[in-house]
Amino acid sequence: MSVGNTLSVDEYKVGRNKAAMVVPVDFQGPLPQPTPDLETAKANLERAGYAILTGAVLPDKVELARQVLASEIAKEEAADVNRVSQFFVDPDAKNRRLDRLPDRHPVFLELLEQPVLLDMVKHILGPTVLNESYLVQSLDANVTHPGSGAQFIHLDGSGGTRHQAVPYQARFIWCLDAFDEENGATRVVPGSHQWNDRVDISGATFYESVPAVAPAGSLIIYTDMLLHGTGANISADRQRASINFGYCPPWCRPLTNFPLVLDPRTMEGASRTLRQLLAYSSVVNGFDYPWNSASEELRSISVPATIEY
Ligand SMILES: O=C(O)CCC(=O)C(=O)O
Ligand SMILES: [Fe+2]
Repeated sequence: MSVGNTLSVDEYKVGRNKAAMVVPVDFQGPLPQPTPDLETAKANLERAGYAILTGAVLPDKVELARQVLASEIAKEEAADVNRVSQFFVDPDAKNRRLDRLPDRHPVFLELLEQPVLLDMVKHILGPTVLNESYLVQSLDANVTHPGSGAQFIHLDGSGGTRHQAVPYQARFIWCLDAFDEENGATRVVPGSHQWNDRVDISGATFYESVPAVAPAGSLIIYTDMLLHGTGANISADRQRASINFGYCPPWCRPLTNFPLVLDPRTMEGASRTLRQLLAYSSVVNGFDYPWNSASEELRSISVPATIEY
């Protein structure tokens, strides 16, 4: 284990040089290791702010998902490389980010309703008012390439929420390749989920971090309270692919309005749970106004929002 950005510091495009302050890693206790045990993962999440769970989601579909990403990204690159290369955190535009995953292959819908994920979402976010369904907050793919710059260390929610007592997002990274420090493993600041009152993401503070070294097929679990970011890929010839996604309570606004973005035909055979998670439903608290302006197709897909999962 290396602490700090020891391998990749020269590759970092933002941060240390300009930062007025450097916060070293300061975490008591062993760093979370990959584990197949859900209770150990929950304990790691509690004490370190992240966990690495192995063998839990679609182990037989990792290779398939990886191949789908490769071919879909190649298609987008051929049509217009800007569609996949303009994520603002990679100045040299080497990273690839891919959107609309459910339209591209059913494996990504299957992923979203995996029981272990929904169990973890309930564990992290707690009950909702009137048992209304959680929502998928974001969903995309992130592929680092040799030479990809590092993403700045950040929070997935807001840097401006002071004294946030509980997470507003349960976040997951499904690793489709083995993650290591060279190929841009996600960097995490262990213990930072407890620093909410003093996190500074203005750029004036540089947070040292450790790589979340994780086997292919594993799931990195964290919340919007943990400082983290994609590592720089300083390998000669290895990519690092992941599916990055999160869930929020129904009162939070997802980053994507899936019913307006996805092809309605994608949802035709989808379960009630999936439709709820992707917001093909109204609300349960009395404000469930009819979707008069939606197409008949959209209205026919929509379902009540009360959780049955
Ligand atoms: O894929 C990763 O390593 C992390 C990406 C990330 O944190 C983000 O895009 O918000
Ligand atoms: Fe992030």
